[in-house]
Amino acid sequence: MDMSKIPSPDARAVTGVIVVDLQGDFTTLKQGSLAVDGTDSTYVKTVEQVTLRLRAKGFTLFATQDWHPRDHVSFFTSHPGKHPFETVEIDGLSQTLWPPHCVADSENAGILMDPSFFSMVVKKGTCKDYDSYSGFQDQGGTSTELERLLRAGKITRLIVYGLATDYCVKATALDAAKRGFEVFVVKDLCRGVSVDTTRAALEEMAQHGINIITMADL
Ligand code: VGL
Ligand code: ZN
Repeated sequence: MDMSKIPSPDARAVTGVIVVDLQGDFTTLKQGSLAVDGTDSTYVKTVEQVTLRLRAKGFTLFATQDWHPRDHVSFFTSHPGKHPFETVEIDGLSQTLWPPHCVADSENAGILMDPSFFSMVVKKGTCKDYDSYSGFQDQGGTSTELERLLRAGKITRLIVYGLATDYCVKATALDAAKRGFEVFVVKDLCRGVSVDTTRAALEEMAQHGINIITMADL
């Protein structure tokens, strides 16, 4: 590995951290409706500890928060006769149908860290008709405030991790790279929905110039 690429606080680039969807519904810790394997209390504690260490280094912290209306298009319950994890075509886009999760204002939509640690918590997927795996914009093309906030903070480099590797981490990291940020995904601070799509996601991110690193590199 090229050691010069590892984020360090004294490099000239301003570094931000995006903690993706660290929410009860994605964890076994909270018996979430869309719990991802390997998301017990040890995982959540590790993410919290590393995040606080990065904050102590002077990096600005951001979080994304999946935040859906109860009749959201991505819920299988919004499609009579359909089952969880089935795929449907909606307006020419393939949509995986999920169990209802991260319903706005529900307990398990909550972030599993003190929100006050974050400079901003960016809600996504708030529009009923569009899903949003990326923290930058939804499938309908509507942007969140994330890019503007990063630019306002002169941030050029992003450390990204959280849930799930193969969906929201991947989409957020790819969108960041597309927007010209230098991106580091910390793979052992991520957990994926399935083994195959997680492996493919790490390959796809690497192919797009994203640096795949581990906690030990931080
Ligand atoms: C996610 C599926 C549905 C994620 C969000 O955070 O990766 N996955 N909504
Ligand atoms: Zn969702």
